[in-house]
Amino acid sequence: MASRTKASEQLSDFAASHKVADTCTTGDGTPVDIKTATMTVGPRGPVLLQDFNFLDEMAHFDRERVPERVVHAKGAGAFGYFEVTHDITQYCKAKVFEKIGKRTPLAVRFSTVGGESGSADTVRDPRGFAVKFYTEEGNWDLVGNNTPIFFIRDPILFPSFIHTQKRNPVTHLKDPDMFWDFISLRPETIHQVCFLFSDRGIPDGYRHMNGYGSHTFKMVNEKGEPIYVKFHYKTDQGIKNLPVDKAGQLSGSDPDYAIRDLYNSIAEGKFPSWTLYLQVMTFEEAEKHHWNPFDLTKVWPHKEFPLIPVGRIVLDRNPVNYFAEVEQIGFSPSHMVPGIEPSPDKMLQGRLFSYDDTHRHRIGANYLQLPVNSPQKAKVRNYQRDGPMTVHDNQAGAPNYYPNSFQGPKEESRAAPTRFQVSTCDVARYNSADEDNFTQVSTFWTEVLSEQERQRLVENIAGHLKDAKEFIQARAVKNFSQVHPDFGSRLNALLKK
Ligand code: HDE
Repeated sequence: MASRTKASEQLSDFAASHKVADTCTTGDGTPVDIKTATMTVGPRGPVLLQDFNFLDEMAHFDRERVPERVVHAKGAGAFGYFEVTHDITQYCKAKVFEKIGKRTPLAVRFSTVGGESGSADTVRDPRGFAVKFYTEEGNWDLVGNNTPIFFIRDPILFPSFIHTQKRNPVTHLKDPDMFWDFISLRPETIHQVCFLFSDRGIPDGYRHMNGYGSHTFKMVNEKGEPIYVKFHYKTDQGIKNLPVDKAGQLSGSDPDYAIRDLYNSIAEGKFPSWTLYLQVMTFEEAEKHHWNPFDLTKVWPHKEFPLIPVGRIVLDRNPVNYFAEVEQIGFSPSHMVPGIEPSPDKMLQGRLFSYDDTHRHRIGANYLQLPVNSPQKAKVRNYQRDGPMTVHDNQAGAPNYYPNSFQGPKEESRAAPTRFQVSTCDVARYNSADEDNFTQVSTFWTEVLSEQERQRLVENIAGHLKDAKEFIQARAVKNFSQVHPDFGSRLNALLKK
């Protein structure tokens, strides 16, 4: 356990800023006389139904938990701002990029993916990097990871893929056969698997990793001209990863390592920041490109599509309350603003449905009214009404139907989507399993990794794959051999040991 830090002083800091304690009340605000005893008939008697203080306390306690996120359950949040440093209005009309020097408030949540909300922060897993920009034209959520790519390219595979990393339904244990069975049957996973088992698979906390929007999106400028775009956040703290043995040790001694690190850094005034870059691709380039630019298992080569700097995000405030501002925050890739639109990327399209759906289940139909989720700079004016936990004035006396003749909220042409590049096609379930799964991974093996990094990659994979059944190991080795024969034979040799 870490020694005493800003995080461990939180309660003392509260006491120092509250010289006089407030009067304790029930949930409806009436004062409580004695907080430490139930109301009973005599000192040994039964508890009375009239003891509202007790009923109020217990009934609320019984309802304290909302379901944890089905993935990305463990995480840390912080707040800050985005500042524009370079003009990109030639590409995008979104208010957030309006002019150099402009600042937009934002919220960020970092997370691990597979583990439950009590799991260790230092596991080998992708990290979530979700950002909510509170813009004048509504909230823009860029819900990304610390990797520019993903395991699969068709969203219908996502629930199965996630199940392979969750617990076996009988033993309630993690199951190496489930994971490697799926991975080896779907070779499009190999690019992200190599990233995951490389050094970057265990970042040293959340401050020392990059973030990526990962998908291809579309940007539109004031003239209505669209362009495809990818977003990259580069850490200004520098990349730092944890060695495997140290990560394992921390999983036991300080499972909340990454949350603690982020909290303390901000509390001590060391505000972490990231520089935001774009890659852009015209519609014409997208049509001609030999790789599908909407395939989430692939990167856009930086040589062809160089990084364009845009601005930086700075995190300078810790949550006032974790549950209110981090557990209840709800990000969604479908929260886009005028100037930012989806591309045809199937994975992005699949996500556009899933997030709001899960929030309505997890935190309620009116989750967008919670302070951390509601726009800070835009007013919500629509024709939705009522539902559980309607916390504002429910739009008071404004008309609740459209069209109307009584000054109800009107349409805005700035929000119109631009052209979608889809030619006439047959409706079918297209099999995308075999769309060049290996070329970019071969480049990663031969050109990106050093010899020591290649050795660690093979060792990390072997250390995990060794627990799967032999026929699954053999199938996985065959796939890694297609990345590079040397990769497969080195892995095979280690597994044989
Ligand atoms: Fe997510 N993902 N995801 N995901 N994801 C969720 O939403 C989903 C994917 C990511 O800090 C869930 O609120 C589908 C890619 C982050 O609150 C859920 C597919 C990327 C977070 C969901 C993907 C992500 C989530 C679970 C494939 C990176 C945490 C709880 C089609 C580009 C956000 C929730 C936070 C969370 C669905 C794939 C990033 C179930 C269906 C690719 C950072 O809705």
